[in-house]
Amino acid sequence: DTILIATANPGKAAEYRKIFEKRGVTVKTLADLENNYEIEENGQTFQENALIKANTLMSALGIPVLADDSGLIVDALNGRPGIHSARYAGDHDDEANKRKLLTELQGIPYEKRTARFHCSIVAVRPEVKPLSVTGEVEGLILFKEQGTDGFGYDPLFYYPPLNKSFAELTMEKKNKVSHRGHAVEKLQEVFDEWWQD
Ligand code: ITT
Ligand code: NA
Repeated sequence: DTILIATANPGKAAEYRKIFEKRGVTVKTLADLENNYEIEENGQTFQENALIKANTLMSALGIPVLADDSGLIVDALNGRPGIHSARYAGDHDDEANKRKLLTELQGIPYEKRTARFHCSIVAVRPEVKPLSVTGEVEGLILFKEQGTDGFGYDPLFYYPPLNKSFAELTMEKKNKVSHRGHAVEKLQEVFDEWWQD
């Protein structure tokens, strides 16, 4: 079995590989395709954007596709960067995004730096109603980066139950507690029935 994930983000791709390949499912992503797909994510919600990504690829290729739209929601910033997490500081530059987040939170004390990661997954296949699941994880935004694993905002996301940032966790540990891990758990509960419908 092979599943196409409509992502160009290598960090996401690696996490989906880890999750699916231990179940014997091969993961392909946009990097494995011959053509380049420019997808305009102009939805108002994570779920809309995931659906846009999944449908764009399904229309082009005629095969089942799964897409992930995710981001960081920071309470002290009224939910920013939210659906704009990838382009918070411009053009998908993780370093600039992290710098901007720290700047925006300057002077905000620890207890007010609450935040959550959100992940919306949408799966589509021809002529069947799309399948949607979401996952979230609560944490705090650190004052400076901690750890070198993971991707994106992970070095700034502190996860109290493990007393570590997400960039200090192995991918396996992160997948057990993360927004993406939780969304995939829910996906597994409903996927087989949807797939056979
Ligand atoms: P695709 O659309 O190609 O999948 P993308 O990186 O543009 O890749 P999104 O539009 O969903 O994906 O944006 C997600 C943003 O949130 C991006 O800045 C990521 O770095 C960040 N993000 C998502 N999941 C994350 C995680 O598990 N750890 C750290 N940052 C994460
Ligand atoms: Na994106």
